[in-house]
Amino acid sequence: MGGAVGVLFVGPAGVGKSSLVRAYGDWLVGQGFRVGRVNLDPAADYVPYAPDFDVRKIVSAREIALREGLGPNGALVRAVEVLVGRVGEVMDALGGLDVDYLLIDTPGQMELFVFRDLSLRVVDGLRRVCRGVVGLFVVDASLVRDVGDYAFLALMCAAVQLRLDIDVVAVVNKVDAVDSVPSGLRTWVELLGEASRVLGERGAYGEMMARVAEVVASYSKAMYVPLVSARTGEGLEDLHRVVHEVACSCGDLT
Ligand SMILES: Nc1nc2c(ncn2[C@@H]2O[C@H](COP(=O)(O)OP(=O)(O)OP(=O)(O)O)[C@@H](O)[C@H]2O)c(=O)[nH]1
Ligand SMILES: [Mg+2]
Repeated sequence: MGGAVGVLFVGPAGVGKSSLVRAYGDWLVGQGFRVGRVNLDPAADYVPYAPDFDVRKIVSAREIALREGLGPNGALVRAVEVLVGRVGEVMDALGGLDVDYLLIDTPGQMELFVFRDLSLRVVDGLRRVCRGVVGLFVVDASLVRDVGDYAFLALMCAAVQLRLDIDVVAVVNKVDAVDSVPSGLRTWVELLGEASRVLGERGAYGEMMARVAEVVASYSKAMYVPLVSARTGEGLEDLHRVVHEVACSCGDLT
C-alpha cells in the first residue's frame, strides 16, 4: 500500500471536475504537498492541468471514432471497454508516482464511468496503490436552488457511494457564479431540519424528502458540504479539511 490519498472527482458533465483538479492541486502544492494529477477521461479534448498520467496515452475516444467509424457516444463506450481491460497498466503507473495526493479526474459522461465496471476496477486498483480513497461528488452551485435540488443531489452522491463502496462527499463548485447558495443547506443537520419543515408542508413528497435526508445524513462521513470555486479558489481549505477528515476515517492516516 502506497502513501498517497486518492481523491476521485466524479459528477455530472460540466460541473467543473477538471477545473477543481487543477485548483485543488495548485492549492495542495501551495501547502507543500506532492500532487499527482490523473486524467481518466479518454474523450477529453483539453484538460486544464498538466497530467502526471493521462489515459489518452492508452486510449483516445477521438482516435477510436475515426478508426472504427463510430459516433461520439459509441466511441466513448468502446474507449471505456478498452480501458477496463487495461486498468492494471494505469495502476502500475499511478503506483509509481511518489506523491501525497493523487487527484483523479473522471469522464465527463458520469454514467460511462459510474454505471460501468471501469469505476469498480479503478477503485479496486486505487485501494491497492493508495492508503485511503475518497470520492468527491461535484455539483454546480446553479443547480442547488432549494431543498429539493439538494436532496436530489445528496441522494445521487449517496448512490455513487453505494456503487463504489468508498466514502463519497458532496462538493458544491462554482459558488462565484451565483448570488448565494441557499442558507440552511450546508450541513446534513440543517438539511434534515429543512426537510422536516417541507415534510409538514408537502405530504408524501415531503415525507420522501425527509427520509432521503435521513439516509444521506446517516451514511455521510462529512460534517458539512464545502462550497468552493475552482475559478477564484475560495473554499479550497474547507474542501481539504473534508478530504482529510474522510481519508483519516477510512485509511490509516494520522
Ligand atoms: N464560474 C465558474 N466556472 C467554472 C468553475 N469551475 C469550472 N468552471 C467552468 O465550467 C466549465 C466546465 O468546467 P470543467 O472543469 O471542464 O468541468 P468538467 O466537470 O470537468 O466537465 P466535463 O469533464 O466535460 O464533464 C468550464 O467553462 C469552466 O471554466 C468555477 O468555479 N466557477
Ligand atoms: Mg472534465
